[in-house]
Amino acid sequence: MMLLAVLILTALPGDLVISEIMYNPDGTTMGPDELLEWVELYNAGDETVDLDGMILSDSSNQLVLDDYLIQPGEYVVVAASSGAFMDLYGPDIPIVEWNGDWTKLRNSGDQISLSTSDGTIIESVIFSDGWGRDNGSGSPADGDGSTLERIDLLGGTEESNWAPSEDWDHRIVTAGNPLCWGTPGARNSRWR
Ligand SMILES: [Ca+2]
Ligand SMILES: [Ca+2]
Ligand SMILES: [Ca+2]
Repeated sequence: MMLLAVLILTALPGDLVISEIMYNPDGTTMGPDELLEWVELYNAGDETVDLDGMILSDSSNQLVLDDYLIQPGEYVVVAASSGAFMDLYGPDIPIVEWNGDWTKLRNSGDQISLSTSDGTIIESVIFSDGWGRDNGSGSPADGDGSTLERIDLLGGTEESNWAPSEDWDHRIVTAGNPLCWGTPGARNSRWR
């Protein structure tokens, strides 16, 4: 049992990745940023990781994750408001609760970091609203309901490894508004 406890508490850098970011939810079809931003985490390692005490932060706010065991190959969502998230996406997507201040991801771009409880940075993504931009038009991840998805979950955090979620390409337009909300809790549509 001692050995198991040690393994669970040892989250090695690189095991956990920030796999998807909803930094600017569509205010028309989804809701306000302060309720419907979310970040998806993925366990790319071989061992179960306890998220308890881990810190998600941007340059101004930080939150501390509650107890949650994320299994290898699993996803979990850190939502600005779990209630608003479930109202939109349904009750079945894994969510980890948290304490502190929501990161309030800036729509012009921000830095989002995942750290261990002692402040060791596991992951840091510095994104801009230009990521996923398509030849002069704005990125669908910047307020149109698409997310930024990490393409290769074992690859780096640089811009070339991120793309707008693919649902944008086959979005349903209702009353002039595109409907697409990313892939929270599930394999990324851009995964390869
Ligand atoms: Ca935002
Ligand atoms: Ca928005
Ligand atoms: Ca996903």
